[in-house]
Amino acid sequence: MSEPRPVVVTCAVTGAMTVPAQSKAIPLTPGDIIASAIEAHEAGAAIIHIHVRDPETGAPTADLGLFREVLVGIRERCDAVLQPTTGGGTSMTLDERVRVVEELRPEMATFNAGSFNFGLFPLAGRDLPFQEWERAYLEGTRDYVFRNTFADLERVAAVMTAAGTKPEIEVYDVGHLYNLAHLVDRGLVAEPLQIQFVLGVLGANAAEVDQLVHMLRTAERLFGVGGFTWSVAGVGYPAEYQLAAVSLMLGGHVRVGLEDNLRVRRTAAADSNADLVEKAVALLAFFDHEPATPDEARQIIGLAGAHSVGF
Ligand code: KMH
Ligand code: ZN
Repeated sequence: MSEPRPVVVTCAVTGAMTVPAQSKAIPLTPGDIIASAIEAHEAGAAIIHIHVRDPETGAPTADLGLFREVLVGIRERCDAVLQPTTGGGTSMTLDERVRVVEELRPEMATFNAGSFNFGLFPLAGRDLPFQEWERAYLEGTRDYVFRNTFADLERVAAVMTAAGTKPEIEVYDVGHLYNLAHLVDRGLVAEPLQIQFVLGVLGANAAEVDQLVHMLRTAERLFGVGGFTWSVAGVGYPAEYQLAAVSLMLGGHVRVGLEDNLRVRRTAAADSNADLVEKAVALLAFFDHEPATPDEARQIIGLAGAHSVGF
């Protein structure tokens, strides 16, 4: 478990949780997202997790042209594994969320394993220079359920299977693991699984060590010790790095990025995604680990390579 090993660092470069008023570092335009992804890769990220935003306002969007521009732009400049979201943003239909997989057939994409309240509204009360849409977006989550019903899960699984896209299963609470086991039992999601434990969203499980260990042990009971690969995305600071440290000790991989966390120290905002990746790589070094290359990540997770992508 603690032997030196290549660790897969994923960078979630922009997301749909944080809003532009919170940090000027959040890349909004395709060009900025591409540049930030390249810098994150050069800092040690093997996987880039991708959302796209309206270039004018920074609002989350599912626009296929923007996804294509970003995916092509990154792929032209580095061999990182590109992992677009099917989670999207709060106002998107499932059709809109899965189109990027249907049309662009990425190597990987996120697969959100259950429904839950996704509360960003406490942020709306902060004294920040919000655009009108930002405050409405945040406040709107007071009455928002991030919907992933069993019918939705069946649809996303079918879309990913048809596209040859490996799902990264986003698990926010322990019950989502039982949803996943149900899908595996029905042959709708193939093993070996890649699980991302996403902890710290208001409405799902907390970014606490004992919650992570409980969910990991539950996954091991369901899918076998060593029977799956896994990573941890702690939301916020210091959770992002505290849970990353636990993951490194227990055999997991790590996700960092401005999608989930805007601070590089308690007293310092991150200036870029690369800042956050550099800190993660330094943490790896404390445990004698090296960041995995994209091809090592493909081998660890079981990816077929980018030759079959549609972009
Ligand atoms: N923003 C994370 C809390 C997705 O994009 O599909 C969840 C996430 C899932 O990244
Ligand atoms: Zn995301």
